[in-house]
Amino acid sequence: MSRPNQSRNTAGAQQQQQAPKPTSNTPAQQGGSSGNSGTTMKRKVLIMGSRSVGKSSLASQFVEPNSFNESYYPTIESTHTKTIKHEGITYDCEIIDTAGQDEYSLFNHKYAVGIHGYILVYSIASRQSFEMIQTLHDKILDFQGVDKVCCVVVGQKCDLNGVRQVKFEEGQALAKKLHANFIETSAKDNKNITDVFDLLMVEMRKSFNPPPEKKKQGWFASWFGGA
Ligand SMILES: Nc1nc2c(ncn2[C@@H]2O[C@H](COP(=O)(O)OP(=O)(O)OP(=O)(O)O)[C@@H](O)[C@H]2O)c(=O)[nH]1
Ligand SMILES: [Mg+2]
Repeated sequence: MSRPNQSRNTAGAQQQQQAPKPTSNTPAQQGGSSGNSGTTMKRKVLIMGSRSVGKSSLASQFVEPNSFNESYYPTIESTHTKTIKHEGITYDCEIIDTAGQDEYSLFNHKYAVGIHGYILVYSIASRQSFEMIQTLHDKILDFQGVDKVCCVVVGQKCDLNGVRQVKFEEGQALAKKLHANFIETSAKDNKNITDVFDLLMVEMRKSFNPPPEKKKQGWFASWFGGA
């Protein structure tokens, strides 16, 4: 059964758009150079996490606000596209919503190739799902052969505060350890959903198309308004 509100639900690699051909395992510098306002760039984002933590609900709410569905439809793989404007640049984002993982899931190598940023989701009501985040992050680094990736850690279902198993501070501390941003969200209450993507855009901008550094000006140039 597929979620009624998903943009495109594909089984495995079927119909999956090929990642940009990387020269290495990382998509570093793919999608353009610095200071490119006015252009459109492509960004490929992967959402990962344990089963039923609300990955699809998060993606759906972002792509199609007020689309929250109480029913649970496990995902095989689903791809959404959305155009995002950030700091004057237009990004064509491909958002890949993966099937829930557990510690025994095999890591598909396509989850490491050509991906610009990761959204790692746990449920604040499931300690097990929280513990999966470190495991997933380790696998990503391993496959990419790097020591840092653009990443946001998301504590989903924060409306379930009464049955919370993971403190806000624990999520924050883990994200810090992973050099990632952190945010708690509720797809149900439509809380902080767009902020997840904003945080990731900031990270991706720093890594892939940093704004040009301002030239250091001598006193003479700054005095006369020179370049
Ligand atoms: N209370 C609450 N329930 C949520 C929230 N987000 C999702 N759910 C519910 O949690 C269940 C699972 O949501 P999904 O979005 O399908 O979870 P998933 O992580 O995509 O699951 P898989 O595709 O199997 O990995 C559904 O019944 C949703 O309605 C939330 O923010 N709060
Ligand atoms: Mg899903």
